[in-house]
Amino acid sequence: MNLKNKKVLVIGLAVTGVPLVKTLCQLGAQVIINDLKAEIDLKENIKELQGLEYKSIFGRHPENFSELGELDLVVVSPGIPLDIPFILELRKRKINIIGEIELAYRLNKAPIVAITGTNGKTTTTALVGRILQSLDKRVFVVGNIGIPAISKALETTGEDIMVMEVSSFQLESIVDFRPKVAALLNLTPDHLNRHKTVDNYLQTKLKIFDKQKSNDFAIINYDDKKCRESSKKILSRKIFFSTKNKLDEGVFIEKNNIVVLIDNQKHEIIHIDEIGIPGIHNLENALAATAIAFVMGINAGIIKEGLTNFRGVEHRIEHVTSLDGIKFINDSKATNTDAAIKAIETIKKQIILLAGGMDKGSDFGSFVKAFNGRVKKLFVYGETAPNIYNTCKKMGYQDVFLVKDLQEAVLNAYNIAEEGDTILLSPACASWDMYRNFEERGKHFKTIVKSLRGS
Ligand code: UMA
Repeated sequence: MNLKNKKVLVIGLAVTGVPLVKTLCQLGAQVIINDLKAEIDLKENIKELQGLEYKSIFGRHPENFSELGELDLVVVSPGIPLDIPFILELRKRKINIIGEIELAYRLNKAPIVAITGTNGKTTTTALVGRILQSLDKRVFVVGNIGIPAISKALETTGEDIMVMEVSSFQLESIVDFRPKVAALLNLTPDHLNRHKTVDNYLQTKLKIFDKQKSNDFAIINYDDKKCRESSKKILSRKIFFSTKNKLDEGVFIEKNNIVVLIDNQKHEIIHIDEIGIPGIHNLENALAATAIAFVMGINAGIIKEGLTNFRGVEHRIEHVTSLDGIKFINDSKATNTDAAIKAIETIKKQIILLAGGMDKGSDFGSFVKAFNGRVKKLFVYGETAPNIYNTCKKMGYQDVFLVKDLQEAVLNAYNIAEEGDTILLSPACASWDMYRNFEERGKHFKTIVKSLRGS
């Protein structure tokens, strides 16, 4: 893709925007950066661009298009909604708009494994990365997991592999993106403030398969009705995985072992008790990772080694510490109710739960229902706190308390916790009302917990 002297507008200057600008400058493009935030609030990111030549418009999206001139291309960060007036106006003017992963795809030379779904995509991406690392190849683990694909795209060669976690936000703005292997792990309502309906959200996720051809692979959760039924139109070779059913072809459980049955050949991979990450949702992730690794040509022994030794990712049901016999678990990555339910179902002890955050228009009914005698107290904070609180009361769950913030939630939880309890941060909400991202929230939780030890 020749971008020399092309006029490219980059919208968003955060985790994605910084390497995006660097890459475009490296390719000789004339870059204009635009971000709603004021320059002062972007100073750390701007510092990273020292020495590069670019124009910028900060603090607003431009209304006057003459200040932009003739644009050749617009590249958006995932968090930019595609229905804001500025983007609609750019579209009206027939300006070419793509997302960062589309640009990364066009510049990248390595085969891509792309993983999406509502939950489990970070864990599965990291796990696939862990398994593939045993190959004599460079493996780049990128995407929504926190390392933008664009930051590695120019480094890749045909000999490498790119394993990419992709979100619905990122899939919204793809055009030619064609992964060699694409996986759809599951689908439950999320991000409805952006996608409006569950069907829109599903259709966006399905875009991951759009450009695949018959010699590519689609890895799909057979147990998820929406995923299974909507896979009919996919043109690539479908490999299903299931924790519940024996399949004619695919990856499933037989006599407590993960087995792969492909091309009439059966391969036993691992006894499920030997998998390093706990919980039924992680069994699904392990099956998906097995299917992906297998179609990438990895043998059973190496897959088993990866599944045994992988211990999970930071901020996802992460054991922080134990204090006075009370366990602290950081599940800040649970940014929707479904993910939080999975954490609650995984923990066997009595739980004191800390939840709340930015309002994505979620319904908390199924979340409260999942407490099922296991959540002895719930502390809620943030934008969604009143909604969660009212849902609890309406559903007859009385042990819910409104608190100011995460700090107050942890202190209250610790004060009432008894030996054997687990204090679980599993917010069921995005973090953006109080934090920059879920990582910052998880780190804050861990800092507060560590300070308890000091006191
Ligand atoms: N901005 C505007 N105009 C807008 C909205 C935002 O200018 O209308 C600006 C903001 O002021 C800010 C920048 O855009 O400066 C933020 O861009 P961004 O929201 O795309 O965030 P990044 O820091 O670039 O991080 C993004 C992903 N964030 C989102 O999708 C919201 C990160 O996923 C991802 O790790 C990173 O790219 C690297 O690929 C985070 C996430 O929460 C983890 N994702 C959601 C999820 O997993 O549920 C989808």
